[in-house]
Amino acid sequence: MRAVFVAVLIVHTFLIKAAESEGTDCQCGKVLNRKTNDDQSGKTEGFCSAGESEACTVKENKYEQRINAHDGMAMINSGTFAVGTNQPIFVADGEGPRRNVTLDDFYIDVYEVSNRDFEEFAKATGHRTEAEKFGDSFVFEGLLSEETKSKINEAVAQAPWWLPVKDCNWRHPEGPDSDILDRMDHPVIHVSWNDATAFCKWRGKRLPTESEWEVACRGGLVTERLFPWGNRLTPKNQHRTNIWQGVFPSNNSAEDGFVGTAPITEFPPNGYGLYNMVGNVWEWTSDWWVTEHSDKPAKNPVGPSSGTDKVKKGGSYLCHESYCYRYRCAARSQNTPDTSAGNLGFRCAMSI
Ligand SMILES: [Ca+2]
Ligand SMILES: [Ca+2]
Repeated sequence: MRAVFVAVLIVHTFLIKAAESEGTDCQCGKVLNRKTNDDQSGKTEGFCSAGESEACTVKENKYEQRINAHDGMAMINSGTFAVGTNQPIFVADGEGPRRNVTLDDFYIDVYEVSNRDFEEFAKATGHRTEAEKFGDSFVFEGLLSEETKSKINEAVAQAPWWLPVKDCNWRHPEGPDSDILDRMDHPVIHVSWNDATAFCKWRGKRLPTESEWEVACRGGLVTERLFPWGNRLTPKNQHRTNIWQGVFPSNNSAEDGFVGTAPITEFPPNGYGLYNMVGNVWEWTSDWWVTEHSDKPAKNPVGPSSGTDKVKKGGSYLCHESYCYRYRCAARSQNTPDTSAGNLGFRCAMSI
């Protein structure tokens, strides 16, 4: 296990150097992808790459019948909506082109899934997350205690802001000397796509498709806007989401009130009544990652049938315009389904 961990550190450091050479970026996308000796990314739903598939797959007989539990969800009425943009900020991410999608009615969670929600799931099913199985997860350096940082390999400590922290998981978001007791209403983090999929199944739900997520993000605004509420980041000088203020990555002035995650109920909702669609934590979607999109209209698109990375949307509390201007509805990023990090969570959706 130690050899694997060291290998992860070496690969991680290498990838960060590679990313640096490509210009400024938040390095919260594929750089964070979990690397294993047995790379089995690309497997389908329910697969657990930590080699404990029986334990990590939610047992069918433990699903609760909560199909009718629409509380905490908003219904998005069927219609034809525009997604993507013809003014991409990150062209290589596949933010464009702008295209029409026709969606059936669907429900989507009003809030990001919280630690309280996930604890309920873990208690009911015994689910162990992939971060718990692998024994580590990625954390932003500035959130770690000096003690935790001192235990991390020197070579990694020299790398920029992302550090793989041993024994870090959703219960211990900044490593063993941290807990979630005072943040049960914060979004759960350090959950992989596989973990998120298992949770949604247990709730009788599923992850949203990328198109559903983006339509939900846009909040019913008729014309294309950057953010769920409009084009101005801080209308009337009020913060509308939890991102990074100050100078990234050295100084987080937290003018929005939060250095790390915020409670899922913070900040005003968008036109559909949805909170923190952008900012706070990135959110997994069900689509495989691809950067080429047809501009032809599509009906209930679900993305490609296979791939290596899953699409995540919305940006996080670590995003700043200078480094990761991805707290926009059209923005997107990617990770392998077994990856976890301290700024990556999810919400669920449901077909009618
Ligand atoms: Ca903040
Ligand atoms: Ca979010």
